[in-house]
Amino acid sequence: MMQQAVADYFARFGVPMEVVSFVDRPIGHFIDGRETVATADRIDLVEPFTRSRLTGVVNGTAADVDMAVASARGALAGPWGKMSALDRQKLILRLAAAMETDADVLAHLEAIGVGKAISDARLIDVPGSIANLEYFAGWTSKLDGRTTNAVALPGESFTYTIKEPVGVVAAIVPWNFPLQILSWKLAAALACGCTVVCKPSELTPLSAMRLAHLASKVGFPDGVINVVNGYGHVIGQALASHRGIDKLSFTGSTRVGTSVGKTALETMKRLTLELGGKSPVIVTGKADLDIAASAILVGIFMNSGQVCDAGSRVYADASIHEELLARLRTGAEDMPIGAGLDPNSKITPLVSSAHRSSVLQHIDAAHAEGAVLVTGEGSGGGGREDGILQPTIFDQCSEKMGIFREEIFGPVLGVSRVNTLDDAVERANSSIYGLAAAIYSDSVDETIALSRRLKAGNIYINAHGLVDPTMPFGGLGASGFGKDMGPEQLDGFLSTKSVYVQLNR
Ligand code: TXE
Repeated sequence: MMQQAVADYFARFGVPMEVVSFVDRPIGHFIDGRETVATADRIDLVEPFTRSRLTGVVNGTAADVDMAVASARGALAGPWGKMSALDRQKLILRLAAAMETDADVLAHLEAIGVGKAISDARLIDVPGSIANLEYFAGWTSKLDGRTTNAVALPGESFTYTIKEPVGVVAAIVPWNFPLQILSWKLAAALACGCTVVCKPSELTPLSAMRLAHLASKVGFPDGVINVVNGYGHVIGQALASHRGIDKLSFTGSTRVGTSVGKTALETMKRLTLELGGKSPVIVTGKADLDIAASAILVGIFMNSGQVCDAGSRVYADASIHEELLARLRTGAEDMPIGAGLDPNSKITPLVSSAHRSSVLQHIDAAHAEGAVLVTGEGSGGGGREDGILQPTIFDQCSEKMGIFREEIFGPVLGVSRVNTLDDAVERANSSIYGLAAAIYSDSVDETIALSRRLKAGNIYINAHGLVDPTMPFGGLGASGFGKDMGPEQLDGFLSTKSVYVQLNR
């Protein structure tokens, strides 16, 4: 049962009954087309704004993973594996349409689970997830191999390739964009004819469970989409080591991702790792400071900074450094702070008390290492009464400090003045990460030249954090490898078979 503080919070913001009834019950797994009754052993889900108990989710075991993998394998050999590409395409589009109808419920589940601003969930998370399914549905019927005219074979031959689904996919997803990042993996996997066992973060299982119910309702065969809930070191580890899983697509921290990757390779799984980031932002002397300041603020404070490709390190040309800083301070101090369910909020609670403490430790370290506070949390602060952290900006940062080296994953921006673009590029590229980078300048030559020199998988010019299903997303170095979205993602879920026919007559 949810605690009274949560019920009052829901009542204050008029949460629809459909959301309340979906949430206020023991949350199980979704395996073989149905939700399993959660066993007595459950993990408490805490609502981030009230910091009170929301409900309980099943504390899954490796045996539950076995059941889900068996069901996914059965679906591959059964109706799903036999289904035509066009019928699969129709089903994926039906799921997208069902999510459209269910959009407000899904947005509430993200705001309640993550603590994020419901305005972001409505504008970004849910529409982005739907667009991804709609885009990849189109690829379902276009995954052809090719015939080749062999160039070096003796005698007569007929040679061709065919594309086949890689098999059963494990999708392990973090808590910051639970629905959208799940859709990044699910859409391409389904388009390629794979079946999926999803593992949401134990903090945010609600939207994945809702999606699984919707998929079953629109006619997905049992076992195509499964959700197994529980702790990462139990369920995630079981998936990474399971011999019945052919491909692992992981999104999460670099720390966990490297360990999961090693385990997956022991059973030779195909692998995609979307990991952490510490993305640099270069503002040249030719930048439009109105555009730069507003985009930088979005790039670090959207989702309260809990974004993998957040632009958290700003290198500002000396000629505009002071003026940019003034605009960033004003913009940060004007950002509406409040509950995730409040449609006016932009800065909302972090996902958990533990995560908030971790961000506060980074802020204390920045103070101790000599970064200069421009606005936001002082040192030794505990955040506001409601646990929300104010948008925080430090100046005079350097790579000797944690604030310019480590992923903080919170509303904390570091700024440094630079005298030359060469200096900016060298410092930007000095990170172990390589997920994204942003450039602000009105000179096309300058932006294109800089985009070539920066080491990152995603480059944003005069904007931050744009996402589109046609564009592959993924980084370099400690940010992992492989791509989500874009046609580039498809090969990760397909096996290409080469066939030679020797014509001897
Ligand atoms: O990650 P965790 P979180 C990154 C972001 C940040 C992290 C935050 O940069 O570093 O994700 O998400 C499961 N074996 N990205 O805290 O802890 C866990 O249950 C197997 C990058 O959730 O790594 C959860 O489901 N699984 C990204 C998932 O792994 C384990 C975009 C992630 O958990 C496990 C968004 C274990 N031992 C966030 N331990 C990008 N680059 O696209 C935990 N898990």
